[in-house]
Amino acid sequence: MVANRLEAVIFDVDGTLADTERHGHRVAFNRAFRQLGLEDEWDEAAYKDLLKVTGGERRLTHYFVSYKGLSESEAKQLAAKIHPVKTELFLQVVNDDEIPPRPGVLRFLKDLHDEGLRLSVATTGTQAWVFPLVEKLCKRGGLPPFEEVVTGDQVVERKPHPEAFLLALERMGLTADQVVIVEDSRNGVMAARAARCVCLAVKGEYADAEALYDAQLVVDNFGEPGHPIKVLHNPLSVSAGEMLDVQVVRELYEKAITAPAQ
Ligand code: XBP
Ligand code: MG
Repeated sequence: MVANRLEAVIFDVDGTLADTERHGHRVAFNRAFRQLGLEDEWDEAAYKDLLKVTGGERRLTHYFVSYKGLSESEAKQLAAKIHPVKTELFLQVVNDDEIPPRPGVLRFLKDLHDEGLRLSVATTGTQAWVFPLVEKLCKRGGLPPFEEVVTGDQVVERKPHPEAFLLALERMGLTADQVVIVEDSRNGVMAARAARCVCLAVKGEYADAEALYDAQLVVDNFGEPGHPIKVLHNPLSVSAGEMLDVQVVRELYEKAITAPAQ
């Protein structure tokens, strides 16, 4: 069988392309509560716990059941009313250019692109804000649009289910052993591994490093001149240097693809 080669890198959005959660989504949820006359308020600690549930509407349902004791049907009804308001409020944050890329990620994307690797996105986030956000990030980085942008509302299951990544692979005409997935959270790493893809984790602001150890390489950031990466988990002894670049991705891919199945 011809050994496959690296064809593409698939990126998560929230926490990976941009630190959207703490001061973006969390603030938009709180503004939506206020706008709808609700007393609820998600502080940073509560939000870290609530982030265990992916998908904003499912996160709201989980909150109203687990924190407020509502029945599943009442919670679902309330979540369905709040989430569109939150999405509109977060879209305004995106349109006001208040969501910068994660440091170093545009440099990293450009390096991968210039080396001829295909680039796509697979996120749990909602298309209404994901499309404009990724378009802005690509323009800012002098990059062509991502080949495929799979969002949470295009699939049935949310991460850690692999459906979003499997749909991206299908649309790209690729198999799992031809790509590397870049993620920031435990749910994202689990989804990447469930899709049987090699996973590079760039630890997100809310993630605990040891929760990402199912990825074959875990670092703390993409790396920039003067702000080198810190390697947090490196079971395949990939030479990671000061900044993530296409060489690191290629070495990770080669070592992971040939490593005995864990
Ligand atoms: C992270 C998520 C999303 C966002 C909120 O997605 O779980 O639900 O927290 O966005 P990923 P929505 O890390 O996979 O990009 O409210 O639009 O779901
Ligand atoms: Mg994420």
